Amino acid sequence: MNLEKIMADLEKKNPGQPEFLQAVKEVLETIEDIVNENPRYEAANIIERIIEPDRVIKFKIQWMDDKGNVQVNRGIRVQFNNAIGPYKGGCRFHPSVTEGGLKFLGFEQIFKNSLTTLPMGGAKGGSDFDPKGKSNAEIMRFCQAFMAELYKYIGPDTDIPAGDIGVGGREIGYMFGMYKKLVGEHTGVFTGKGRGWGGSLIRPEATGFGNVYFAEEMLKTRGESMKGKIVTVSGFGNVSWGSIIKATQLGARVVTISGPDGYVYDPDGISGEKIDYLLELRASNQDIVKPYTYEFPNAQFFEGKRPWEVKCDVALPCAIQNELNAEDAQNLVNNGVMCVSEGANMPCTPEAMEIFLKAKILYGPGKASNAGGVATSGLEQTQNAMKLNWTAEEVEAKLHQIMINIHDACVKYGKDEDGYVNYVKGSNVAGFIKVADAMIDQGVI
Ligand code: NDP
Ligand code: 2IT
Repeated sequence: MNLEKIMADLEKKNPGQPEFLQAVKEVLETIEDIVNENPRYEAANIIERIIEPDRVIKFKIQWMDDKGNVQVNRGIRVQFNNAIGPYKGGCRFHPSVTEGGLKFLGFEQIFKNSLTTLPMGGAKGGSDFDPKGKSNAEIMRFCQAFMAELYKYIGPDTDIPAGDIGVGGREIGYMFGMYKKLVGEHTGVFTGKGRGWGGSLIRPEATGFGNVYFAEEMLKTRGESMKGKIVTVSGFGNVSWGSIIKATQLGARVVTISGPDGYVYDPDGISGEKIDYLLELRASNQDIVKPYTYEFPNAQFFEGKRPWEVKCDVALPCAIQNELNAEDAQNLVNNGVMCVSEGANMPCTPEAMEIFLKAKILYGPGKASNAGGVATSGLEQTQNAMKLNWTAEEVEAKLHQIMINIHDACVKYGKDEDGYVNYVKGSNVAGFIKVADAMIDQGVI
């Protein structure tokens, strides 16, 4: 496999899509050995085929704001690979959304979904719509307009969207409602649905819970646990919230959250009513975390800063891609961090990742550590297909076991000769083999 040539060609074909190139490079670097050792991958030209999405659907979204002005946004769905199951992946509504960004996320999703052991292919979608400051009615009209186009391309056995940044239970409700009206079917076409209409218990918490379960498994390999650990978390959205609940339940003290305005340091720990307050903060649609310090005055706000300067045992980046750079990584290592587990997708830059691997700390990449969200989406689909609901305990037990299995797969494929587990390599190799073998089995189609 000629990595340099593949990357050069990819860059030529995908100009202005640095995040996509970054995600592909990370995977290819770590699967190079396995590809070179198994000529069947080269013979079927798997690498060139796996880095090209099956299709990218782009469409116009027109909707009317509360003042009666007509607004235009762009909608995109990247259907990347369906070798092991129907396309599956979230939808992101954020002004920073681009085709390249969604290609990076769709590409990551292929390997993440494969790691869950459930039959799900990789996809991602979204829009450059900015939910910040929008009224409920505007959100509804936008979601309906988005679905008026996307419904043509999705279905419970074709492509099953879910939430991501800016898309939670409310948005899924509005999109599902429109899909149901247009298609005339009440099916499990979305995951993250409301409990009363096909949703699964624990899905809202699942990404964060899974992230902390994965961190706990990593810590166990060094005879450690979450109990008594100081934890820093970034973001204050869905994944941060779930991570904070589970870390606190397991006896850790979470001392930070962050937003685009800066970070909050709460030395007493973010627990109990403070966790509930996070939901209120998020629902305010204002995109700032500072108000936390008005509510809980013992906490301090650090404007324009990231939480990685705070001394901690465990760091959980849960906001956005490339939010933790080399300087942040060095700060964490200098301050004695033991474990970094990614709730977000690709939150650490390649340079930051390199620093963690070199320092041989426990480093869980998002496609392994945040796979609990999509895994529980898969469990939601199973319940929809069976027309049965599992209890919260049943769903959480399955989620927990899936995270343990993902951890085991990473150890199997990522253990270096000196015993250090490179979870980046482990997750990429484990995820890749299943998809590549399925592609070979299914021929050139
Ligand atoms: P939410 O919308 O609930 O929260 C996103 C968080 O990231 C918010 O705190 C948000 O603040 C912050 N954020 C967004 N853009 C930026 C930016 N440009 N700079 C700084 N902060 C930013 O989304 P989720 O919690 O669902 O998603 C968080 C991460 O987890 C994403 O990387 C997502 O892909 C990943 N993920 C989500 C899963 C899920 O099931 N929801 C599953 C697996 C991974 P603000 O909105 O104020 O900008
Ligand atoms: O990045 C992700 O894995 C998600 N946003 C969840 C996808 C899903 O289909 O549940």
